[in-house]
Amino acid sequence: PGTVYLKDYRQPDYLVDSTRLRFELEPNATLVQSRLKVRRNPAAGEGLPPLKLDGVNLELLSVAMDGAPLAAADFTCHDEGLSIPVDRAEFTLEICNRIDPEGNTSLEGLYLSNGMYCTQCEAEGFRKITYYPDRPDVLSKFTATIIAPRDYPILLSNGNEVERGEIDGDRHFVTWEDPFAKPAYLFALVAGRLEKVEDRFTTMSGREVVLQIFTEPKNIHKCAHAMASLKAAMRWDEEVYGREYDLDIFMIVAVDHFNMGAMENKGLNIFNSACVLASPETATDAAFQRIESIVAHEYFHNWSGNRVTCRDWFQLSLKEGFTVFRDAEFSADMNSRAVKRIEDVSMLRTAQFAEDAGPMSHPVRPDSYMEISNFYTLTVYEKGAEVVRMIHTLLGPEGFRRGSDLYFDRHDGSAATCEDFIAAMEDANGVELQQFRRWYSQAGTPILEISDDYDAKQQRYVLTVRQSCPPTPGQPEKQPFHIPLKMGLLGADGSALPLVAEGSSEGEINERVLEITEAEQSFTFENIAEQPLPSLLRGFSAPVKVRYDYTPAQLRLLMRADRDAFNRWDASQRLAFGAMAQLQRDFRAGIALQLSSELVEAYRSVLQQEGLDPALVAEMLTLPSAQTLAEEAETIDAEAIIAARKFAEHTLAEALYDELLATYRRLNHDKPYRPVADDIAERRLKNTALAYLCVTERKDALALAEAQFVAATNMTDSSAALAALVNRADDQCAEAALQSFYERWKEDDQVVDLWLGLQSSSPQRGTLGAVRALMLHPAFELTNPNRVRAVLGTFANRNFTQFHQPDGSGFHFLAAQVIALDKLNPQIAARLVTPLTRWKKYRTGPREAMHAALQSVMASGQLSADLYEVVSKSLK
Ligand code: HT7
Ligand code: ZN
Repeated sequence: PGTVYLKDYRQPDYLVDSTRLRFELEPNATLVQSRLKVRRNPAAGEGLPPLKLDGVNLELLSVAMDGAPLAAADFTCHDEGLSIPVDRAEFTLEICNRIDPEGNTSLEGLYLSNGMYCTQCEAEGFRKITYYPDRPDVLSKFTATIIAPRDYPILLSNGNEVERGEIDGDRHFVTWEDPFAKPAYLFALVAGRLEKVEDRFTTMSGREVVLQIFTEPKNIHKCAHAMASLKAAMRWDEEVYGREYDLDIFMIVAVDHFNMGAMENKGLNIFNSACVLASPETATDAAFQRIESIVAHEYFHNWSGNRVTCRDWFQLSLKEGFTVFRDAEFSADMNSRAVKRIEDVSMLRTAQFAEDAGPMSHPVRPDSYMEISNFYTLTVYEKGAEVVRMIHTLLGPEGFRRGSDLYFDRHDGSAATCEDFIAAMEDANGVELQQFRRWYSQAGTPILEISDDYDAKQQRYVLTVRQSCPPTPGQPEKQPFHIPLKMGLLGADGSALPLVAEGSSEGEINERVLEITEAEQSFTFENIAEQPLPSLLRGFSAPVKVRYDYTPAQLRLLMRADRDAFNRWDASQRLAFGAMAQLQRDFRAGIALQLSSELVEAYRSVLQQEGLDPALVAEMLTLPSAQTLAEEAETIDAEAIIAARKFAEHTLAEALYDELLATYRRLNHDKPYRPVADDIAERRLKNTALAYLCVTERKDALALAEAQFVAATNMTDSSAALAALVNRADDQCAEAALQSFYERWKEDDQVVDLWLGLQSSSPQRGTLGAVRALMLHPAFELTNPNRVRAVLGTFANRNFTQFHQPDGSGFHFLAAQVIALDKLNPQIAARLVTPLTRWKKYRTGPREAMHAALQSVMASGQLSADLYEVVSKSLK
């Protein structure tokens, strides 16, 4: 497969003013007719070059220009599309082709999911439906007529319904018209036997919008939370960004077979069922919160993505980074801000930092790709959101809002670039962000090495910051970044010290944002009455690693007293990291393991401290995951990580048993389920305590888990108890619990996914043999990405113990599954292979085994472009 470069971007030769589509739906032979009003793009140059249309896996039936049929000799048809000679500046093109939705297991283009027709066109799926200039900078007004047998009562597309009727008695049709010009990737079609829930929203200018959520009839009772989330998101976007919804109808459809979480098609969002359906009995708190944020994310795209779209796919973070930032702020406003930040940063540090340091490392705005689907990454989404957040930090909320208003005004109805976004931020605020732009073009995670010096006589404190960034593929050297470093200083009693920077006219403040722009830079603070303790990178104000030599005692002070809740948690993580690093070294040196008493006592204090948010306590008590420890390590020693983590968990559970039990008892009260922040926080801490208690494998602890499992009236408590049993109880008891759970929930796809994931993530039960057995379970389907993620994705990414068996069996197993999956669904195969691509970071032994597994994928035959790109770049 070839490589596409950002530097080669050219304007489209032709524009498409309108697109009329007609679908006659048949499982194996759907007929697609299109009528395009095409016009030479005046901005693209002179002459009349051939019209190039993308098309993949299509059966071409006919082409006509201005009503005159073209003979086969009049144009070229190849594997990737059509090239049609053109002799006029404007014309109507009519194309007829056939496609096979049932045979389409890639879940791109038009496909069938449990008998329901649906589409996924982003990024380049429309070319699997019909021949078209399938690029985001060609915006067109779409009309779609869907014809189907009458037993497909629901026929949906973008925009407003304008006509419906009967055809030959046994078929019917509906025509949809979208008044907003859009690129083809936002086109959608759905047809099926669906039911809907309906509500209404009155916009800030008083217009009424109909809101509809469609599902299979059996899931219709699971839509209330998504509907409430949608309405909250619509209101929030009006209040915080001044953005109003623009059509009279907004629809969401739940689909079981889906490659990602959801898709923001104009007026017709399509969702992975797991990201929209929830009831207290079947969905965990985490699922409720995920639904709230994904519903909001897709809704927010209506402005950041649809009204203003991307010029080309290199600009993907323009819509995704911005929209993730928007949804994170929405979730923070709806729930606990500190906990949301902790969750997001944990994920970023574990998975995005690993991506940034791996063979697929790329800037937030990549320079090149072979297959764009591989660039829907944590870097583009999550790091992209951090980049937007830094702009917000630098400009402040009002400045940021001025910038976003200008951006939407300037680019409404068009396709824009990351450069346009920054330019709007600059122009609206009269600032200059030239150096800041490097966040878009340079890959890798910057490191800040910070040292300090206190002069008691002068009462002067100096912080010195050195920044560097490791080399990444194609970028051996990096220029300094512009980094906002939010910080404060604490006195010995934990009080916030007033900060006065040298030469500053600002009055007394407790927190500053230092702007780091040089490779090395010092900041001086005057009138500092005592030796201060710095609280650095508050709220994780930049996606960087901070190195500062804190003592355990200093970390305990930060944990107890820092006014920044995020940094209180961060201090607990640093303390745990230090202790676990020591355990790993001791394990390798064959020294008897002993956990730092500082860590034990710090955790005890957290459990005893009154008035803390229980969710924050739960986060502070949670040891860094094996994956996080692996990301931090210079060389990954999986065996040592597993041993250190297991030992630390056991020691803490035994030492803090009484406090944990008291916490569990205090929070284990019967309350009707509500997915609201306070209740979620209590359940989170209760179940964290339960998990620790069960680590001891004491009878009383396991009895608590059994009792909770039997009595639970919501899925959060039920699954937490089941997890505790599966991971700790004897086999018979765990087996019985798993069986009864399955019997109760086997008809519910979301719960079955949870049940599968719980087993394949279990360090005890999720052995390779058990995972193979799960793949033979009637519930498993290799063609369903949710099932694949639940069993294989969980095993490879979250079962560190079993996946990293020293004999390399886990790696070879994963390679075999990736090879099989590539034939069905290349996008999912290319994602699933990720854990093997990190082979270079492992110590000798696992390193060679992982490498061999990866090579076996490469040698297995013809790979898809998706998988080829990831594997070939990782073997380099
Ligand atoms: N914008 C959507 C991306 C998406 C996608 C991309 C590739 C393959 C399948 C896909 N499904 C959805 C989702 C979003 O970020 O909102
Ligand atoms: Zn998105």
